[in-house]
Amino acid sequence: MTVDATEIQQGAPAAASADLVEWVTTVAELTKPDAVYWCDGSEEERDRLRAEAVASGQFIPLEKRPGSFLVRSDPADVARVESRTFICSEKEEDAGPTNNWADPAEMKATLMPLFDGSMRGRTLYVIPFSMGPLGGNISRLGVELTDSIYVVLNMRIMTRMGAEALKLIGEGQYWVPAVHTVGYPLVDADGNRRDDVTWPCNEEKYITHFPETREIWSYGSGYGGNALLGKKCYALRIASVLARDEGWLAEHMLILKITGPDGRVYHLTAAFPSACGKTNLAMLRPTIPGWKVETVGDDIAWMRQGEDGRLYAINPEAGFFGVAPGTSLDTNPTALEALDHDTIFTNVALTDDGDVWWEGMTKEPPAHLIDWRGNDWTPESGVPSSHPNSRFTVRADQAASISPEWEDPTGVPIDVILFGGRRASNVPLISESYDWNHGVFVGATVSSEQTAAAEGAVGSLRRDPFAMLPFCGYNMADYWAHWFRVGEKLGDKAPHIFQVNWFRKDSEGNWLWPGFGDNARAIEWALRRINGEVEAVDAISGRIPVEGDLNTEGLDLPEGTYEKLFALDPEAWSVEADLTEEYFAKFGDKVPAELHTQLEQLRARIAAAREA
Ligand code: OXD
Ligand code: MN
Repeated sequence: MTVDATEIQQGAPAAASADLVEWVTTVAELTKPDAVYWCDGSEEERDRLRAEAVASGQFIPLEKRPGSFLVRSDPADVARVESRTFICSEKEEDAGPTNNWADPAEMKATLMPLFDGSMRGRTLYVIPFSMGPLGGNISRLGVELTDSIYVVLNMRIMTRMGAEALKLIGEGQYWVPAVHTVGYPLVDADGNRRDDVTWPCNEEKYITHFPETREIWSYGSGYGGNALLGKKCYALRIASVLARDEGWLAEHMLILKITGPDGRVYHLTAAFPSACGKTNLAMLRPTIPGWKVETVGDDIAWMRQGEDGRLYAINPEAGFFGVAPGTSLDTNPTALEALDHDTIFTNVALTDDGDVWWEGMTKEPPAHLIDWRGNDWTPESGVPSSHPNSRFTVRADQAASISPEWEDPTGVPIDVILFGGRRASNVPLISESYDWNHGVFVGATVSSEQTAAAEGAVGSLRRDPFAMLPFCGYNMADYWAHWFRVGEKLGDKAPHIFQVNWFRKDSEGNWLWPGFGDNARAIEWALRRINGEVEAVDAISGRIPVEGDLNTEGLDLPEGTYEKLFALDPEAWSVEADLTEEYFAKFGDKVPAELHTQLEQLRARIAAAREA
């Protein structure tokens, strides 16, 4: 029996506004669930939904980790699907060449028949949520409708979800509507029922964004950013449009608080393409004495100019949806310790004693596991036991490194912005941009080796400007222009921009830099630069450290490592400059003139280096 409008109206909490109830009713009339349930975010509700998910077989309780569960997805639903992600702006040019565009009316015409009856036999959950601290002036509200308990329980960790958010919406605050269905109804139009599966989804997938009407419709996937619509869909794609129109920044950046040996406090944001160790950097334990790093955010930053003219950042999320493989006591002890309770694990392996394991967690793999597909696994199996994009979902404040400011609604003032990528060659460990506009050029030209967070050939090089390639909700060239405008407004209060690369290799393919906790050494240099404590050398990519200023004490690096880490070959850079020119050409005359100027200046530096 599908729920009717009267029942929905009667079942709505008193705090729900009339426009919200009306929208929920419209979506329920389309998707035809058996029931509508309004999430209040309480622990009692969480426990009840967990019990339901255990009873249905979707959640496997983990004895060793209280309140924690393992979930195995359908092997065909394991990552964000960029090829099925669409920006449905009225004009194609407003989506730009890096997005899949679809006409909004045509997309709605495609989607409506798919959503029609898509929740038959299921419950529609109404999830009111806040991105950012409740009521904060940088924060924004949303409501996700979904037919997946997995989504509800993940959204409960990843956002501030429930009655408080509903109240703010009821008071008339702006909110973004987001509709999600796994696209696996349990009853067909004739009333025939089928059994559920542990990971319902649909072969056909659409992750769609409507920038003008600021709504999100997602069909067919239950995984990560495809389904937890507060994250990439709202906090980046839709929020980047809001930010463009309202003069702020919605960025794919982690946020750190850093305290130096003299007690001075700094804040830094950093953009890295997916699965480049962002969560590890967000929980960095510095190997250099006297430095302390605390986490404000691990994936997304919303930034606005404050009254004092500086740029302030909040983390719009409330949890971490981190890549599990590679997380170990060596690489990220803070994350590992945070996962000891109330964590949802997706697509990792199960140990014989009811715990989880993934590649890299320990040096020696267990002798026997059940792999992420549910099959027996031994070290001889020849395939990874966990999917490379397997994840943990955990509340941010379960990490011991969380900074008290992470819930400050006004955010933290940003001193430094880092742009990083995974580059085996060419890009030095760290270089400082000559000024904001050069920094925007660096951000716009970032490229990285492809990882497993998205479909595509792992290892191949792809341009990922500002690490926003899959996440910018409008034309990337307009986005660059927006960054130049923000820089103008910030003037001399603007953060300093640096480019980093932890992944450079020597000619034999060995990593040159130890990474992880030692990345604090590069950051230390950046902070000493902004304090004017050290000189730098003008180079092709920007200003690089004078040898000896980068603190390598105790690292025991082989002779010649500094030269290799900072080698800037004019010939290789000339090739990069040509590729950049070709890349910009894709955006036609939308490319801001300042980027062409920056490219000329890069070429001039290359020419000067050739002559030197
Ligand atoms: C993520 C991503 O999941 O960037 O954070 O893909
Ligand atoms: Mn990310």
